[in-house]
Amino acid sequence: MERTLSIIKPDGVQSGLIGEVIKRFEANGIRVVAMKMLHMDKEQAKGFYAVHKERPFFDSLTDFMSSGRIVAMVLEGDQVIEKNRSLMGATNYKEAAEGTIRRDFASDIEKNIVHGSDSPETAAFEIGYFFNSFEICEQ
Ligand code: IDP
Ligand code: MG
Repeated sequence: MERTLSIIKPDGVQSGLIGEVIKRFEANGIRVVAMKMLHMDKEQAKGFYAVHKERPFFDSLTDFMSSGRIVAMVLEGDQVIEKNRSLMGATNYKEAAEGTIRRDFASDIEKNIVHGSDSPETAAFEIGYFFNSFEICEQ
């Protein structure tokens, strides 16, 4: 059993896609075990994406991620890191497979609706960034 962090980014919340994204998780055997809505400030967004701080898109990405409300969730399931990444689709929506969240809804390489941890190590860091142990519901 594995856990991962999912975020519905500001463009996803703004477009009314909270229900649609969660529906896809549940339809694919992924359980939501923690969830909160928040609006990060710039510093919080920079801390979350610290791994990308040398990238040319870092400033724009952290502006975007602090521009509005997000929904952060802990997902649980068998191989959920990989499963969530495959439901999300490739970073660039133009390269994402048919039927993925990003292919269906994203409009921009940056504004791509969802975030998902990419490894057990990043999942542990990212879950801890938003949730303490009391906020994660054991099933
Ligand atoms: P991921 O979200 O698919 O894991 P990462 O490479 O970790 O993709 O990049 C983090 C986020 O940074 C992406 O989801 C996207 O919002 C943004 N991003 C990635 N590459 C670019 C780019 O080339 N231009 C602008 N934004 C980008
Ligand atoms: Mg990533």
